[in-house]
Amino acid sequence: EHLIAHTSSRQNRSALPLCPEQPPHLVGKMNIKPTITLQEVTNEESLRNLSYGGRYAPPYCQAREKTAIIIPYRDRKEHIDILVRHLHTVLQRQQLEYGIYVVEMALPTQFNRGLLANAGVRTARGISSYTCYIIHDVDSLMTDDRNLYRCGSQPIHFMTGSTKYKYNGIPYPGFHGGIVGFTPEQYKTVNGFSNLYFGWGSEDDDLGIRVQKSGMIFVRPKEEIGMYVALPHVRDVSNQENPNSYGLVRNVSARQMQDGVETIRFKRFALEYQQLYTWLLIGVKEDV
Ligand code: UDH
Repeated sequence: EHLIAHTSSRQNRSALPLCPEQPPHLVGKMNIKPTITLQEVTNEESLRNLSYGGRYAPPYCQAREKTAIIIPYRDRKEHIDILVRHLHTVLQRQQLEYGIYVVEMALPTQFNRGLLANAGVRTARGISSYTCYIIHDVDSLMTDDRNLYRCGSQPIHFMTGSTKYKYNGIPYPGFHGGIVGFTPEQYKTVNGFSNLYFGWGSEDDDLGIRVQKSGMIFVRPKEEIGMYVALPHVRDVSNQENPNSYGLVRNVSARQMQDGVETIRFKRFALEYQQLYTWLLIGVKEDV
């Protein structure tokens, strides 16, 4: 019965007109502050539109993109609660079809942002045929809804500045941290993130090198559109700076094809379709 209902709603959707290239109800610059509260960010109507696992499709038109938002996560409950509400409001205005995946690292393993991104992509692509994967930090809120969460002919780095960097652009020209977007083909070509970066640092630099070695370039939106507000947080105990990461960055090409999304070994301890997002609990596979 479930399946029949699902199929018929999909059939109906393909009869809908394509959503306009420019979403008509965007507001542009939003007034978002690092001190934003749960109450301020909540838009009840956007939450009522969701189906299980935090998924959405525009009711009156066929979306131009089907985006999986993948959020590497641990122990930032206040952030995730705010970020997902903000995303539901903005992504519905952008007329996207989307699903939100919160990918949590199980204790006691050190945090590994790249491995979680890859595990999120592997899971999302098994659930639905997404046309765009966006890997998203939990503490960063977009401040302009013209920053469309769609993919393009090249991988996208959506961030041009953040309150984290005093709004002063990005910290260095080759920076690709925070939020990046890939089509499934692009993600497969670069073989996703490395799975080897435990602790804080450099997995994003490794990704930048992968993109370059694969003959692609990261593109960014216009500077004023790609500004983010960072929610404040203290340094995490289980995400210590990784002293080996700089060494790893030096030999990306030697291992790019053996270390990534296609070769990842992980354990999925949980997969839950919650109201506002799909939650995954991920561990490393010991018996490699
Ligand atoms: N993350 C978590 N939980 C953790 C660690 C990381 O959810 O315990 C995720 C989260 O999505 C976060 C992302 O990984 O947004 C990046 O981690 P971060 O926010 O700690 O990274 P950031 O660049 O580092 O903000 C701030 C510490 C600066 C250290 C400077 C060392 N030279």
